[in-house]
Amino acid sequence: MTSERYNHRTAEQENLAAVSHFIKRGTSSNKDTSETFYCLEMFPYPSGKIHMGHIRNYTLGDVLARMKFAKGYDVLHPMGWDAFGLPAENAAKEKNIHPQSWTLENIANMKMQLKRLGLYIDWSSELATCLPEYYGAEQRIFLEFLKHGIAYKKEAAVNWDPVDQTVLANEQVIDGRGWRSGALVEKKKLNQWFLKISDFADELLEGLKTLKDWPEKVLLMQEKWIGKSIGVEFSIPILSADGENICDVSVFTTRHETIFGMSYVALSIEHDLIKKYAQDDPDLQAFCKICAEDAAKADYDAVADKKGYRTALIARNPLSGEEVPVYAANYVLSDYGSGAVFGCPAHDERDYEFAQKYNINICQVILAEDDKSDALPYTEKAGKMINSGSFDGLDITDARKKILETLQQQKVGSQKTTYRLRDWGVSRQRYWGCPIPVINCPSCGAVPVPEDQLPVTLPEDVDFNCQGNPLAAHPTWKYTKCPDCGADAERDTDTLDTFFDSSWYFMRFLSPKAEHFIDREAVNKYLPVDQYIGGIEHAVLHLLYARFMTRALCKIGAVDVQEPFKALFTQGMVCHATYKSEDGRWLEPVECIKKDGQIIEISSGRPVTMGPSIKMSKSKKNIVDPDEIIQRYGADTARWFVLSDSPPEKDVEWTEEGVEAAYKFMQKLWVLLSQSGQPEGTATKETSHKIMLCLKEYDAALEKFAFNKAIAKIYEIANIISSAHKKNQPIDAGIIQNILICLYAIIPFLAMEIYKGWDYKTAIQDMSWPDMAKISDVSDEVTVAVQVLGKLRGTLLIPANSAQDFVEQQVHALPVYDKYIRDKTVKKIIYVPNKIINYVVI
Ligand code: ANZ
Ligand code: ZN
Repeated sequence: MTSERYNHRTAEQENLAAVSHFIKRGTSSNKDTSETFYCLEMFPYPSGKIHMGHIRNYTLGDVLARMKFAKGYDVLHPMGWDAFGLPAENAAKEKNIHPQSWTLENIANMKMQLKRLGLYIDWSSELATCLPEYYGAEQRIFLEFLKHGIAYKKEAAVNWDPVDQTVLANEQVIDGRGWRSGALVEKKKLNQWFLKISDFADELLEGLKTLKDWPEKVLLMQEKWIGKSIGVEFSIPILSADGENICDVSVFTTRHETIFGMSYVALSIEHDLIKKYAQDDPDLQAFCKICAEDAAKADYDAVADKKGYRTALIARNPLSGEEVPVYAANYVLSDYGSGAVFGCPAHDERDYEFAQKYNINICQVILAEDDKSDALPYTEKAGKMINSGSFDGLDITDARKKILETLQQQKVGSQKTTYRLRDWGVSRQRYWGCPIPVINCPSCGAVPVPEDQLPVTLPEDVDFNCQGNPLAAHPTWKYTKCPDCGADAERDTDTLDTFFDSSWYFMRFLSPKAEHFIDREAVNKYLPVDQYIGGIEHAVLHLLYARFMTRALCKIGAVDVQEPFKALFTQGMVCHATYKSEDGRWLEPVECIKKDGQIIEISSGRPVTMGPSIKMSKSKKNIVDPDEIIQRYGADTARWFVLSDSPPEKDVEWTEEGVEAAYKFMQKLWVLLSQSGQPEGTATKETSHKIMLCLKEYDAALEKFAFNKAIAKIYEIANIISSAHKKNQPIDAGIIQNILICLYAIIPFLAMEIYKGWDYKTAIQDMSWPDMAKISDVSDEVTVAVQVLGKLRGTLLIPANSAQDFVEQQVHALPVYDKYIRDKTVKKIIYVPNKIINYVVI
């Protein structure tokens, strides 16, 4: 055996270029016939340094890309940078460095780190969203959308983050607070650009059904976000206190069968009628003001404390004629349905609570089948109608049909579908983003920037310490002439939501430098992405926007693909234990050391409290620097470790011991697989077959994303080789070659280095993946145990599936036969093919 140790430092350095050399099989012009495989990991935000989450994410994709390449696919595996966004602007403020330099420096550094990991990436198609060649193309998309009515402008109440001084999308407001700043969000009216994602609500929902290879939970989250609700809208006459007809208010309901149980009508504080009456009612005004303030503080859905204000208005039930009070209420959403509801306390939780609080009459109209429905509210959609005029006695299903028919006949109501999904507000009052290519002219309005003036680039000389949007505050940038009439005009100083940037980058990889935004032919060839890999945190926003963008581009004829991502994989987090010093400071793992079974802070020697393993984060300092790990143990060890310990969809716990063990195993593989490590002797076919079977399972596991199971197969192979070596049985060079080709996907440096020690003709990176279909599940030679009265007395190496006659013949030639069988009477012979032959003798 070799005593030489594997030196990962020199091996990784020497093999880096070869390991990461990307081979493009086909291009759009080249009529390559091999099947395409587009493997994509969510592109990173260039924060400055890669973290362990990146290592896991990109290793997963890398293994897949390498394997698919070796299997002969025309692999596309690109990388880019989601490079616009607030952190760069904050860095500009704090460190006085321009967002552009900050971002480009970060990109350069992270690119080096990713390269060091040996990733098999097509760097020739690299892109960064902050470069004019990218955002200029994005401006062309925006203008196409404008032309086709997919982008439009409207005055809208927006979520205003008073700390970041910017408008936030609804999705960026979490529990009433800005997702980044954590500040209480305010409502503010601004002229904003919107994308008509709501027009696509139905197809985005339907499209989910075609996504067979997406995680169920992501599909559910998207479905919930789109929030399709089929109900009935009908109008209710509103009367003044002295019985005069004022107007009709329309309400949206999913429970129109409860219409006879209507005991009040509630309107949102933004409802036109409420606004109108608030003008002459200071109390109502005050009520609305309080509700608006509350609303800014919390999630509407979670309004805990229901508040109402009883107006002098009266609502008349269109079917029963009964007159009920009209309230302004904080729990009615202004932008859902029609911003008005009828309250039915007997059959709705919220209404029940409201009625209790304001002493409103409660009228039960559905009786549970089992008659035990005295507990109100009764919210099941089952039972028989009561207190509902001519509908009494009907089953709820019939009642729903008949009552809808009646509403339709009386022309007061009809079926109606609503969605929770709102149009996507894309204007941001920020500098570091894609400028919206529009010029506002006092006489012509919003005029698109002419094609030949694109891209509209960001000015470089900007003051980041000004209030609000630095782009708007620039002394000259916005002043220009109207392209239509030539009059003085101003540029739109808003930039696009960075989610816009990331919702089409996967198409741009096909033509990252082209002036035209999309190379349709290439996109059609490679999309949809065969495997998309990323974090679950993008389950709704990014993925929904990307799906919308693809459909919108399809609608305007730019591509012919509807769904961008065929398969989606969401990987788990990388976690680590947390450490706290005596005086309550979080400590980094490198600041602590284990001594005599106790963890202490290195600098002070004082004891440290260890907390549970949680997602690595800067705030808890439980981070491990990938650079350090790669330096110390090598990229292969890091790659191996992030894949080995748990299924990739689950969290993985980073431990020093785990990394040490992975490192030792690399050394072990080096010894076991090196030519010089092979003993003298004769190998058996059986061992070879066992190994090939393991490789077959390894392959199947990788295809199923069960990377940890694949790795378990390599451990198994190592054991098989170890025991063969103990018996002085070397492994066939051909088998070793197969192992190395398979390992090259996971630990490319080590695999290449060992491979070079053998005298194989073809370089490892040019070798095809073993044809797993050819490996039969049964070896052509097997060892059969020869037993006498159940005791093992010898073994027999014979062709697989041999007939009993043949096996008996072979046994006759063995020493065991003379010793234990020949002189006895054989009563019975039990033969289990490929396993045992047992002689029952007396
Ligand atoms: C009367 C009723 C009676 C209701 C009953 C429920 C139970 P989904 O399924 O989420 O669409 N609703 C309608 N518009 C609303 C708004 N702008 N703000 C708050 N609530 C609103 O829910 C539809 C139900 O939510 C509707 O059905 C309405 O209350 C309420 F026994 O109408 B229901
Ligand atoms: Zn003009």
